[in-house]
Amino acid sequence: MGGCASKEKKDKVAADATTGENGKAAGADGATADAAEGNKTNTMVDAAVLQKLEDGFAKLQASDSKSLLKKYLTKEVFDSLKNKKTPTFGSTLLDCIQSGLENHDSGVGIYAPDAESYSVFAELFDPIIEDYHKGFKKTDKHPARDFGDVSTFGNLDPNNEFVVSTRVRCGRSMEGYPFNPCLTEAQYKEMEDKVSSTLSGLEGELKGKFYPLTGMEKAVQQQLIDDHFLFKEGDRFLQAANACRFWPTGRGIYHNDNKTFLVWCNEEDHLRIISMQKGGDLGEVYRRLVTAVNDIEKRIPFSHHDRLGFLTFCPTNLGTTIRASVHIALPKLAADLKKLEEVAGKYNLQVRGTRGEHTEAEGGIYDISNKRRMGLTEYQAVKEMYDGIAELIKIEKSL
Ligand code: ADP
Ligand code: CIR
Repeated sequence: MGGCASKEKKDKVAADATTGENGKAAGADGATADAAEGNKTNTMVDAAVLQKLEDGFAKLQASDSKSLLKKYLTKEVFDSLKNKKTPTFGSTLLDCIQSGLENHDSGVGIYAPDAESYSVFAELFDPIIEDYHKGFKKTDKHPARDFGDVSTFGNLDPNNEFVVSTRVRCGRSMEGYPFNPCLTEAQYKEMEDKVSSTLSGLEGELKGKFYPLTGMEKAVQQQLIDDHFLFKEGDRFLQAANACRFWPTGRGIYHNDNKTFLVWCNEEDHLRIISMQKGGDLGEVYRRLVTAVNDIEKRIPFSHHDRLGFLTFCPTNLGTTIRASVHIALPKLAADLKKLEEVAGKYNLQVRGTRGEHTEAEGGIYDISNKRRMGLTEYQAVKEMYDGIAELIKIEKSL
């Protein structure tokens, strides 16, 4: 497995790899020039990595994969990127695309092993970002964070006819640390300590407890997963991306007593901040999330990029990082899944199965959320889901 060749480098270097609030440090933006320089002087991509890339590329080309990776990794782009490495961690194209090369059923198929990858491999990331986020161009700049007026959203389903539960999550990366494939075991432990001690300071409705995955009883873990509170284990897309090293070290979950406010530590992203509850009261769910994020941001510095917004491991989550979803039953519309997906797509919504991405619907319950997260504000991302779900319910009622 290649990549992150320089992960033994000092923390100071790692700190420079993710940008500060103003994107001033040598992060995704500032890395381009350094990267070009680095490629001239740095060690070359080794032969075994190049061979894996060539083999994987040929197989992907011959496959009927519908991934964005296949769509945008043309021969020209492949040849232009295959010998590049990120300057700080030495991540290669293989580190970015190995998940999509191994899993031809990927929807996207690419991750950024470190923040610099977004600029070093921009020829591939940019068109994928533009496609996924529906028109966010390489010349566009993600707008400033704006949660808007949290009191404007109401209950999507006051009579409890369709919506089982509502959830809004966002992702955050801690400044000074790279993404999963480049983290050391010591960093995982250090991050978990920081997260758990910081969250222990939360009060009121957000007050809760941190539960490390290390030592958690399997039955407890499974129950949390079954109840949709905890991330699943053994995600093959993340595993192939080299994102599950040292598992379960450094991974864990914080939640309040009634599990309406939760924080995941070191699964796909350093932090996933989540607000959820039964029913369709998006207003209450969103207000709780915004209160929590504002509070946590006072306590932990997060990686933010001037053009890309909040930095995340997967390009689908950049920008606002917001995914606002409902678990919803729309039996008439969903009688034809293709039709449901088509109608949802009109409102920029994405349909997932009951246990999240790459799962099936159980008991006719679908997870429907805003798809794009970049090029719009946090408020607009949530509003996109709110308006779209209201329309879907209207259509369901009319059938
Ligand atoms: P993400 O964290 O990116 O949203 P997933 O799609 O894997 O990732 O979903 C994570 C978990 O959240 C899954 O268990 C999923 O069922 C649950 N979930 C998502 N939306 C809702 C919702 N509206 N109500 C209850 N659980 C939800
Ligand atoms: C895929 O390409 O299907 C997976 N790598 C997941 C892509 C987006 N999902 C996500 O949770 N970020």
